[in-house]
Amino acid sequence: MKIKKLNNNKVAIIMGSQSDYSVMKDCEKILKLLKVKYQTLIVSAHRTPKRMFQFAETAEKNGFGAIVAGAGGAAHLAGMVASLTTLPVLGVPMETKKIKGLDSLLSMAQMPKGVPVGCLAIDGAFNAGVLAASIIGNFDTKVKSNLEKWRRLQTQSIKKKPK
Ligand code: RP5
Repeated sequence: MKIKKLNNNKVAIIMGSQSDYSVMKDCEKILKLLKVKYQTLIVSAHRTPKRMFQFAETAEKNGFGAIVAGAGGAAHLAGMVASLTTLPVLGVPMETKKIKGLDSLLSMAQMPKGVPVGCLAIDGAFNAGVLAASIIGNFDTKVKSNLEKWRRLQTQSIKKKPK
């Protein structure tokens, strides 16, 4: 079997609704800081299914190396996108009013065998960005060194004693 060398260095940040954006901005924030290229789009699995198909089926060809998908409730976006591409899909379950995001979390974390979604914490968009950068850093040395530097600074910023 021929293994394709994947050096797509962009991250796609997708979300089911405009209402997810206030949380998903955290993902943009860290990717910006780590100088990772990204594109942000609203893609809903149930409201814009054709857009979702089109996005997922062309994501690799369009230079993406990782996909971060935020959705809430019956949060099928990450799983559906993962079913249409072999790119890594990181799911960010949104906190919801009625069940506090447990619905979103389980929808993403409990993907049946064979089509995985890497599920982050509820509203964990920032960490999804860090993880996406770490995936891209596997073949982009600049991103890798930015991530290493950022992690070093984070470690140094932790005081030994609480104030
Ligand atoms: C999901 O439904 C979205 O991802 C969002 O988290 C949730 C609510 O969407 P809106 O009704 O606010 O558009 O599809």
